[in-house]
Amino acid sequence: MFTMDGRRIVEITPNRSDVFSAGHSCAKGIGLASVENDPDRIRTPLLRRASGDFQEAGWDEAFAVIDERLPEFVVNDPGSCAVYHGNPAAHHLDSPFYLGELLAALGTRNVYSPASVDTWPKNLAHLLLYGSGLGITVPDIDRTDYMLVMGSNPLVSNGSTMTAPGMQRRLEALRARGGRLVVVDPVRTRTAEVADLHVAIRPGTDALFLLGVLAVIARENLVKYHLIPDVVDNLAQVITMVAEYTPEIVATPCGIDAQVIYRVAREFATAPSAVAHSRIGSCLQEFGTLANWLIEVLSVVTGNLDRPGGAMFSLPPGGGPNTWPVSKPPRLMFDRWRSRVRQLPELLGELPAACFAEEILTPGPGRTRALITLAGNPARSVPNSNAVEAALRSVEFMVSVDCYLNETTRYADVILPPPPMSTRGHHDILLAHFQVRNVARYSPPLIPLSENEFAEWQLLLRLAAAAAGQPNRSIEEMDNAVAAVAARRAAAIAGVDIEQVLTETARRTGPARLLDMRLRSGPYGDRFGTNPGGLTLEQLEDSPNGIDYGPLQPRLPEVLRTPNGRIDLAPPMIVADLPRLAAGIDRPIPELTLVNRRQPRGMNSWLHNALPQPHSGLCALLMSPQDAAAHSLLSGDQVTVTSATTSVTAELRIDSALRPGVVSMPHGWGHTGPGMQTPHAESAPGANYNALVDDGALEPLTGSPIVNGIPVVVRLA
Ligand SMILES: Nc1nc2c(c(=O)[nH]1)N[C@H]1C(S)=C(S)[C@@H](COP(=O)(O)OP(=O)(O)OC[C@H]3O[C@@H](n4cnc5c(=O)[nH]c(N)nc54)[C@H](O)[C@@H]3O)O[C@H]1N2
Ligand SMILES: Nc1nc2c(c(=O)[nH]1)N[C@H]1C(S)=C(S)[C@@H](COP(=O)(O)OP(=O)(O)OC[C@H]3O[C@@H](n4cnc5c(=O)[nH]c(N)nc54)[C@H](O)[C@@H]3O)O[C@H]1N2
Ligand SMILES: [Mo]
Repeated sequence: MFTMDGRRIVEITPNRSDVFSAGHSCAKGIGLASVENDPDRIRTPLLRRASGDFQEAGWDEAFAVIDERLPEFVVNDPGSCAVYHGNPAAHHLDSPFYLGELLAALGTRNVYSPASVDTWPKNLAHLLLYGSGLGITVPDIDRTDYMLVMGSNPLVSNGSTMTAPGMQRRLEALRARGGRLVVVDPVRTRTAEVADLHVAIRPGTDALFLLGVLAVIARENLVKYHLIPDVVDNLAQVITMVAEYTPEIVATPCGIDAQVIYRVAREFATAPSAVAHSRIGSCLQEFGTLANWLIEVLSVVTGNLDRPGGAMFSLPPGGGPNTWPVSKPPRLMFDRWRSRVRQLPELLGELPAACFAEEILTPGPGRTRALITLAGNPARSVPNSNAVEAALRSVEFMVSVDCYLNETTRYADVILPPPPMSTRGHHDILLAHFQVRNVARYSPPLIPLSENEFAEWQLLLRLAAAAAGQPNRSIEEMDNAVAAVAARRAAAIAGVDIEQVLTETARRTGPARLLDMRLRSGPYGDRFGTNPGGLTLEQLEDSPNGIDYGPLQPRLPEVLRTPNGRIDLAPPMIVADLPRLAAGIDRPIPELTLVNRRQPRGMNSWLHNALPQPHSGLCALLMSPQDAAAHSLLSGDQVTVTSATTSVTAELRIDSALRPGVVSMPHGWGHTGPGMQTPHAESAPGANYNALVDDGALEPLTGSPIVNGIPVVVRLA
C-alpha cells in the first residue's frame, strides 16, 4: 500500500489483507520507493555525443536519431538487429503484450532474454514432458508433507517458478503441521538452516543424486503404480534405466554419504505427499536438463504428479499456453531455428544469451549490428562479460530502454527512460503460471503519466514504428491494431464473436484493455458477458485484496500440450544425455569450485544503487574455514579468483556454511568501468561473477551457461 505526496512515493507498507501475500513483500517491493526516488535514475532521454558522454535530450530529438538510424539495418538486413529484454520486462504488462510488435517490425529472430541464463533447463524438461515451456509444475507448498528443495534458497530469493509470497511463513507452516523440509545445496543457506535435513552436495551432481534416490525407489519397490496418471508412457524403461545408479555408485561424486540418499529416497516415497523443487543451482549447471527431468520423474514414480501436496499445475487467471484450447497437434517451441555462428537451438522463441557476444563479434552475413536492450543488463547477467562488453562496444547502433546508465546502457547511442512504476497497472501475467494458489490480483496505476513521460508499451510501439520506417504512425492506431488481434484470439477462446469482445472492452486502451481480454477469456472469465459473475478487470479493480480461487486443482490430462496429448517419461533427447553424465562419475574432483548465490538486498544487478549495501560482506567470496586455512587466507583479504576465462578480485570472507571445496559469490556485481551514473553502486563495486563464466562451455541441450560448479583457483591478490 502506497502513501503518495503528489507524484512522490513517501511510504510503502505491505497489505496484510492481501489474499495471497498476507502482508509479505520482497526486497523490490519494499525498495520501490528508493528506486523511484533515486536521484541517479534517468528521467529524460539521453543521447551519446561524439565525445562519448551523454547529454539530456527531448523525446522528439531522441526519436529523430532512432528514426534516422534504425530503418537502414531493418531494410538492408533484418537479421542484423537483435533484442535483449531483461528480467523486469517479464514482470510488467508492457513487454508481454507489446514486445511482439517490435520484434515483428524488426523482422529478427535474434532475440535474447535472461530465461536462457535462468530457467531454460527446467523449461526444456517441462516442454518435452508436458508440451509447454510455461506449463511448469509448481510445488504445492501449502499442503505438502515433504519438500525437497534443490539448488534454491527461497528464504532469501523468495522462490522462483514458485510464486509464493511469504516463504518463511509457508515453510514454518509446513513444519508446524509435521511436514519435513530437506535442502540439497553445497551451502548451508538460510533455508538449509531451518530444514530438517541439509544435504551438502558437490556442485553439478544433482542429476546423479536424483538417480541414486530413484534407484532406491526402483530397487525397494517403492514405485506407487496405483497413483501414476494413466497418461504416462515409458515408465518401465525409466525405472530400469535409473536402477543402475545405486547410492554406492553416486555417493562419491556427489560428495555425500550413501545412507543420506537411502534416507531421502525412502522418506520421499513413503510420505503421504511429497514434492521436489529446483531452481538456479540445479538449472545453471553442467547437467541442468537431466536434473530437472529427474525431478519430474521422481514426482511421477512416487505418485505425486498432479496431486495435492505434490507437483501441480496452476490455473492462471489470464490464461496461457496450457489453458488455451488447441485445434491441431501442437508443435513444440524448440529448435525451430538456430543461431548463426554456433548453430545453437532456439527455445520458446529465443536464442541462448550465451551466443549474444559472438553473434555481434563474428564477421559474416547476418552479423548483429544493431541492438535494442529493454530492462536488461547483459554486461553483468550473461556469461563471459569481457566478450559481452567488447560486443556492446562494437555494435553500430544501440538503443536502451532503461532507468539507469549502467554497465550495459553506457554503450547505447540513445537511452529512453521508462516512466515511474507508480504509473503502471500491474498484474503478473507471467508469474501467475507458477503461483502456488489460484489467485487473481490487479494493482491499478497510482498516478497518471505526466506530460513528459511515455508508458513503456508506448515506447515499444514507437520503436516498432521507427523500425518499420513509419515514424508518424499514431500510437493509438497501433494499439488498436494490437487489440484487434488480441480480440480475435480472446473471442475464439471464449466462444463469442470479435465484435462482442471489442465492445465489452471498448472503454479501455493499452495494456489494461489487453489484460481485460485475457482475464475475461481466461479460466475464471465472464466470457464477455456470457458467463455472468465471471472474472473481469473491473472485478479486480473492485477487489484491492485480490480474489482467491483456492488451492491448486488437478489438471491432467487437459493441461498437456504434447503432440500426442500424453507424457513421454523418457524423452529421447534427454535420455541421450545420460551417457555424458555417466562418463563423468569417475573423473577427478577439482580442488575448488565456484557457486552463485543471491543476497537479500538486491535484485540481480540493479538495486545496488538505490539500496546501498550495509556492508561489503554481501558480495564477498565465501570460503570454508578448512579451505581458508589450506590457502592461508583470512577474512577481509583481497583475493583473485581465476576461472578458465579470466580473473576477478574479490573480498574473502570465511564462512562455516560453505562445503569445503566450494566457494560462493553473488552475480550482478562488478560495478566498474567508465561512463556510468550509479555512484552508490560504484562505491562498493564487488566482483563480476559472469566475467568468470565461460560462454563456450554450455549445458549441451539448452545452451545455458554452466554458472555453478566451475573450477576456480583462489590466491591472495
Ligand atoms: N533478494 C533477491 N531475491 C531474488 C533475486 C535477487 O537477485 N535478490 N533474484 C530473483 C531471480 S531473477 C531468481 S531467478 C530467483 C532465484 O532464486 P534461487 O534459485 O532460490 O536463488 P539462489 O540464491 O541463486 O539459489 C541458488 C542456490 O543453489 C545453490 N547451488 C549452487 N550450485 C548448486 C548445485 O550444483 N546443486 C545444488 N543443489 N545447489 C547448488 C547455491 O548455493 C544457492 O544457495 O531469485 C529471485 N529473487
Ligand atoms: N552468474 C550468474 N548469472 C546470472 C544469474 C545467476 O544466478 N548467476 N541469474 C540469472 C537470472 S535468474 C536472471 S533473471 C538474470 C537477470 O538479467 P537481466 O535482466 O539482464 O539483469 P538485471 O540485473 O535484472 O537488470 C535489469 C535492468 O532493468 C532495468 N530496469 C529496472 N526496472 C525497469 C523498468 O521498469 N523498465 C525498464 N525498461 N528497465 C528497468 C535496470 O536498470 C537494469 O538495467 O541474470 C542471470 N544471470
Ligand atoms: Mo531470474
